Amino acid sequence: MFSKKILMTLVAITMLVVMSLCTQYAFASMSDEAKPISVNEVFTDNLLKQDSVKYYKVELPSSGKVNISFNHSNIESSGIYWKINMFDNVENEVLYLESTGNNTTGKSINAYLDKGTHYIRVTTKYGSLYHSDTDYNLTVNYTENKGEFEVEQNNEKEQATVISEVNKPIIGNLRLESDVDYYKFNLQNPGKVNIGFNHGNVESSGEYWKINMFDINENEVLNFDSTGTNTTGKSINAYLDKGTYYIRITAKYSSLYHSNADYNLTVIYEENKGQFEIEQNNQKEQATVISETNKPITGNLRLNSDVDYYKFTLQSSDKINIGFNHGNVESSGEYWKIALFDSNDKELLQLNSTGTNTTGKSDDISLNKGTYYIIVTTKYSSLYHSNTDYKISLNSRQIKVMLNDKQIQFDQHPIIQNGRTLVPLRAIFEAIGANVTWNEKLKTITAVYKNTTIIMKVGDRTITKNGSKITLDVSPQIINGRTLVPARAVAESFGAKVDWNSDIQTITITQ
Ligand SMILES: [Ca+2]
Ligand SMILES: [Ca+2]
Ligand SMILES: [Ca+2]
Ligand SMILES: [Ca+2]
Repeated sequence: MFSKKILMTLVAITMLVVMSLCTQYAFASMSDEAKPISVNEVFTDNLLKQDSVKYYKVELPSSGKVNISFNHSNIESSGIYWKINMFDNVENEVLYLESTGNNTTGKSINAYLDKGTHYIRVTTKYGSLYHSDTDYNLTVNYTENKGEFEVEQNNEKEQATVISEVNKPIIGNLRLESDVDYYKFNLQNPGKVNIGFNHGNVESSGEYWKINMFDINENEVLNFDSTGTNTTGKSINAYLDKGTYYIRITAKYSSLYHSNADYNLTVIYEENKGQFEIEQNNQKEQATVISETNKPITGNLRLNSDVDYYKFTLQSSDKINIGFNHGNVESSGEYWKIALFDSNDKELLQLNSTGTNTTGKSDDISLNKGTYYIIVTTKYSSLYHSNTDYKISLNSRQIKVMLNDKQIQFDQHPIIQNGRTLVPLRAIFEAIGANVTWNEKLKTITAVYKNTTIIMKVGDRTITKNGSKITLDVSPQIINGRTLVPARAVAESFGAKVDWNSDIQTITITQ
């Protein structure tokens, strides 16, 4: 005799088998009976009987945007006469559309699909209640995806739609409440990134979309929400390193607010050429390098837990200060704390910046040659936090020499004499790429670069360039044990272009 438990189990198994057979049968019959139809061509058919089921098969040659048009003559009734379902080849429903008797020109929402075989089924919705043998015109409208659309299924990270180009919008939608759209993109170089997210007006201030961005280790780097009425949204800036990142779009409260309206997603990117911080710089070892004095670096405290480390190295002692500017936060609370440390983590100075103090500057401090750190954090974390961009700069009054956008570091500061700037010879020649030799006995300097040979002598205003003599305004000389040479004369001798900007005490050499 069967025990009740065994009997129940058998019933359950039988039901499962029957259910699975039914689904398999339905899908098998759909794929067998389906009439092939072509995209963008009208196909006319009808449901002759109330239990008629029509199957169609359509081939998408490559991924693309798909929607269904379903037209018929007016039946003068608002009852639902037709139900149209579209499936992919593993039976996931991809589109659904109903047509009432008086809705003569119906159109589904868009689905952004991958290439391959898809099926369409047309039936009555309520069988005997509403049935019409009137002809209908069915069209599968298809637009090829040339990188401007999402590609479903992209519901998991592994299936993410690849954004192959930054600063170019990609269109998608949350077809169903449960739809999740993953995107993936790669930054070849560090840069500033924010997300643009636009959509049609949903006429409701509910939060319909939730957008999160992650790095490869699943650290969240950006997140923001888009309400129904916020048709052109933009996230804050994130200053990121090169690498792979993911964006995930979901309905924020799922059933509460959901819209299948198309959205327009753009990864807005600007390459970092030394003007931005590089996250993660939350620790000393990951510090963003300040390689140029008197030049602001833009960053922000994206989260109230964000910590930004900066690092700089002085080749010679210098008197510096730290500049810290930001947009007006309209509050006198202390939002930022900026502290300077030496390489032994000893704090040397601190500067606080309130929300309304848009241009701040630390006291001057004299520093020896060496490596230093600046740490920017929120002062009271949760109490005052702003993700507004700030600009931090390391200011020095020393003459700055730029070679092709890069500051040359000297172990002896450049000096001005008789209106001419003198710079340490080894540093400038090596930066230019010249080979330098020093003859101690003759006190001569020989520099060779490509086809040019220059010979100069300490204390002598005459130099020799490929055998010809040139007279300088100032002679090479020895200061603090370093040989200094006139910057313009030597750079120009090697064919470089030299500009002097006295306002910012900067020599720019373009080679
Ligand atoms: Ca989608
Ligand atoms: Ca999806
Ligand atoms: Ca930061
Ligand atoms: Ca940071």
